[in-house]
Amino acid sequence: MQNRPLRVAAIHDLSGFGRCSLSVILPVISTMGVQVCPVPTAVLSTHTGGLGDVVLRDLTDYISPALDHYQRLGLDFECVYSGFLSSVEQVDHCLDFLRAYQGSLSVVDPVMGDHGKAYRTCGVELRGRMGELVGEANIITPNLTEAAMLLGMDYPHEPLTVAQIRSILAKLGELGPDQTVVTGVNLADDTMANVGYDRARGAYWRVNCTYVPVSYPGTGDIFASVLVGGILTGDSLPIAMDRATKFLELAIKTTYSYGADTRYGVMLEKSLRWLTEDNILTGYQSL
Ligand code: PXL
Repeated sequence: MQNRPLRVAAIHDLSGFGRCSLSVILPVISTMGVQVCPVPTAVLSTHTGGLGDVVLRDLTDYISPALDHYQRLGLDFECVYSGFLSSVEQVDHCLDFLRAYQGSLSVVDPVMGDHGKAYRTCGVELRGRMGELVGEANIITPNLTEAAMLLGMDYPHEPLTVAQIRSILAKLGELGPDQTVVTGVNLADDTMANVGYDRARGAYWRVNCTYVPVSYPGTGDIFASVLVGGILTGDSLPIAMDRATKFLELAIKTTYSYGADTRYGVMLEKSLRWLTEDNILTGYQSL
């Protein structure tokens, strides 16, 4: 037997500046002791959140030949984790990847939008097909905007009751994933929470977030990356959610204290160390 770190194929874009997608996924998952093999869907000069005219090079013709190469090498991946896609065809390429590694953990972050709006790179057709990927996943991590898009419902601008968010989680579970985590949910009890659902157990979870009056790009990618790293290294779903929420709180509060430009993302460099510590995590609750 050859021991080695667990391995994740990460199918996401590489945004050079602004601390999102592969720029944060690689350091987060690596720091958690898991190898990340980036499979870039596109290369961008920055993320698309307000930094002007982005230079984008689409890599749609890259993913399939890269998968073929990995198969020829006989490489195993214990997890396939997909996110931002820059074309509709990439849905098929991700499906090929998931099927090629069928026994592995499949995590789909259906990156489509935020704050009730679609990202400008994510057109109607791509939004329509993201559900197919979600249907093949073990774990999905939409934010509330993406959850609404997946369910074809209007974005809920008002805080949600526990019954409403449980119903949203259950409907997302009906799309196929075993475990569903929805991030950034305003609840009617005046809290903001990350919420989760384990379909087989019929269990609903919440981890409350500390409110900070700013929003940074890339936080969804960081959340999902800590979740992936946690689950792969033995966390239960609620513990992994707690780990991801606590880490983001640290990164966000650190960054906010400096008054840094929010478009530059969170100061991950100052927080990564926390992921190597043996933290006691008891912050999750039943929902
Ligand atoms: O964090 C999600 C994301 C990923 N990739 C690109 C983005 C964004 C969010 O704005 O612009 C290119």
